Amino acid sequence: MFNSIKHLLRYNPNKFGCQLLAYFSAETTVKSNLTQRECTRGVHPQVCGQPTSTTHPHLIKQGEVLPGISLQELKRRRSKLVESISLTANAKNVCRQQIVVIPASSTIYMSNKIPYVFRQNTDFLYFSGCQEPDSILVLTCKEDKSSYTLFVRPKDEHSELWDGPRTGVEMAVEMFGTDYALPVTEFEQFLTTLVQEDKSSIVWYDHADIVQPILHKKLCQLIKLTDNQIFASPKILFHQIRLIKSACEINLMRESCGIASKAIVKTIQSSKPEMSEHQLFATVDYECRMLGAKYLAYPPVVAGGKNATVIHYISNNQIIRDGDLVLMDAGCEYHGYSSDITRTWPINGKFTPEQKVLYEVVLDVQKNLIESLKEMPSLDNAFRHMCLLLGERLQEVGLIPKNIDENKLLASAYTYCPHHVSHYLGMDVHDTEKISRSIRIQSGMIITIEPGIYVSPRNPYASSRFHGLGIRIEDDVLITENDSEILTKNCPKEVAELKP
Ligand SMILES: [Mn+2]
Repeated sequence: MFNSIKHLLRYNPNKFGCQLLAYFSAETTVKSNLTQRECTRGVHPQVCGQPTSTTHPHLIKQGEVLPGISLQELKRRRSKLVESISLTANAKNVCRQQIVVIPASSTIYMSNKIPYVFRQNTDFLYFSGCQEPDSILVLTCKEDKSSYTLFVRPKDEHSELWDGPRTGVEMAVEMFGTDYALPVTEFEQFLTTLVQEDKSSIVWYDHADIVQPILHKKLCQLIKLTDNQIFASPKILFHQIRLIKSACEINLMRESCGIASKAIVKTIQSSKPEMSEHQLFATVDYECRMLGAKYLAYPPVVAGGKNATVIHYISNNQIIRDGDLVLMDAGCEYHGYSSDITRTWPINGKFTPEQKVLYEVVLDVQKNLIESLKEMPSLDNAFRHMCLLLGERLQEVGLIPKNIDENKLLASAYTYCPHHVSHYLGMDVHDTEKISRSIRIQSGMIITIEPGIYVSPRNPYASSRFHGLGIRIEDDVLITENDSEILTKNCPKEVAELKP
């Protein structure tokens, strides 16, 4: 999937329903009483702002803060961050106070009082375990002392009646295991005091990517109190930690990839000519949710026929004709972890000779890349390798002229596949975006391998029989000590298997 769309935002019907009730209640007293009772009954008897092992034992085990993520795991992550901040500061020979500010997401509205589905800022969620909007995690380090303070929204009877319970300050330390918890209303005073005590403090805050606009304004004022008056961006440090997945993250990723694989198998099985792209979108969405995913991890590409040559095609509103291929790029989010799969299959179950030739080229290249991952120094290197392999295979089938030098071959292959072949995968679809794709591939990384061929009618090399064909095959791969594991192996990709 592509970098521009990471946050899947959805409409929440519950909120709208509640507002209708409130509007209705203004009309008569009798109805008003009913509304009161309905709303009270509607509130879940939980005391925290997110599921716990008491209220949601089917999701959260004892000792876990998030599904599959224990409090110990969160504390390990936080220790790594302390270590990383201290190392960076020491390397610069600085023994000033370090203050790291990690904001939670705020609710975003699609129209008056109608929110999009809330998705937590993944850097914040990774270190805090807290699902509530508008919270802030602050780490302070000086010399060998460090502490974490979580700022949360205070309890508020009126707001909680409408939006559900909040964890509140009293429960936060026990629930999230930070050293302190304070109401968000005290954040400004807290930080002002810290900075006034030590004006040489370094404030680590990513000011380029605004997550909470009000907090951002406050911080821009506060930074003026420090000696150097500039923020240090902590994102690369966060992402270095997030890049290597722990055992429990790998389990969640396996599950996310397994669900999306099953959902795509079912979608392929149910597909037939004259269905709309939208219906296949609905099928994969339904199957993922029925298997336990929260939602699709991104707006999927469901592209029939020549729509597949538009790499970011997400209109998904055309009829898929008999004889066409359909390209589906879809994955799900399972307890905060994303999968990302692409399959291309003939809607009527039978490849035409041209479709089969190109499909087998992509499949060969994709398998070869996965096989040779252990010899690959980096993702960028895998991309160059793909261009070479793709170029050679296309020469064999007559879609690129023979007897051209390597640079020309790479350039010609690039006209067929103008996108990168891999990205990191994890909580976000394009995970850890601050990590370069030129670094060494290491055990514990999860990456995608996704070569494709897209034949535009303007392609100077391909005969017109191939025009309008678009094929991509994408799997999610865990790098292990001496090998790799295809997490999406249960999603078939052989020609003989791709039959509705
Ligand atoms: Mn992808």
